[in-house]
Amino acid sequence: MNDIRNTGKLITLEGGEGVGKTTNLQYITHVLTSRGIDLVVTREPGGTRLAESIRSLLLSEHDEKISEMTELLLIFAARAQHLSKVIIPALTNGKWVVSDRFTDATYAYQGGGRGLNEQTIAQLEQIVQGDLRPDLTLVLDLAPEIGLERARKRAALDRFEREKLEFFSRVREAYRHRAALEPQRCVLVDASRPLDEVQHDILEALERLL
Ligand code: Z5A
Repeated sequence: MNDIRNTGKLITLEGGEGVGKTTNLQYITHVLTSRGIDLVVTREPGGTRLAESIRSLLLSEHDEKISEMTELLLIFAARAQHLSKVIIPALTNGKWVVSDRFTDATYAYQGGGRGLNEQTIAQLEQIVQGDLRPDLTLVLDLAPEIGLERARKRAALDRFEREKLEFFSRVREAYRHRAALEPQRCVLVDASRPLDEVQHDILEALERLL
């Protein structure tokens, strides 16, 4: 998969609940398209019909509890489909891809949140993605108390959003840990500030990549 890294670029947007990913995705799309970049905007879990079906399975409540390992494998199954049908074809054709969440979310939610072994996640990452990693990851960082408050105002809660505050505190710490581990790829953005300040940092990171 190394050859595709010389063509399009992969940007991922990450963070806990209600950090403003959807809001800022629109801003990123606007900045990149105004620079003439041919762009595919997508999301995880999801991005293809089949992967969206897996997303519905993951986000809804079931009589039978989904085990942590089942959740992890479903997420990587959706990712494998998304990579083969959307991300890799786009990058190969020189398009840029902006994804609302990608594998850092797996380290944060299934690793940090659910407590699954990081090494297991790393192994699946290598099997499913080979050497493909994002060129830039924007990690929107916000206290979960504030993010949950924003998210709760908005819509009915899904299976993840019903988790307790401690779960989201672990998710946040795992994201911060990922950002500290890979400072060349990840930019940690303080999402507690007004939107124009958040977007100022996002623009700086995009301009470095451009
Ligand atoms: N998941 C997983 O477990 N493992 C994985 O590997 C992957 C995913 C890929 C679905 O993700 C779930 O999948 C997710 C983890 C799991 N957990 N959940 N739930 P999702 O991305 O679709 O779901 P989400 O995190 O709940 O995203 P969201 O609902 O789209 O929220 P958001 O995009 O971050 O927030 P927003 O809608 O842009 O903003 C929320 C509100 O805040 C809104 O009213 C904005 O106007 C407002 N806002 C935004 N920015 C600001 C600032 N700066 N100030 C004030 N107000 C603001």
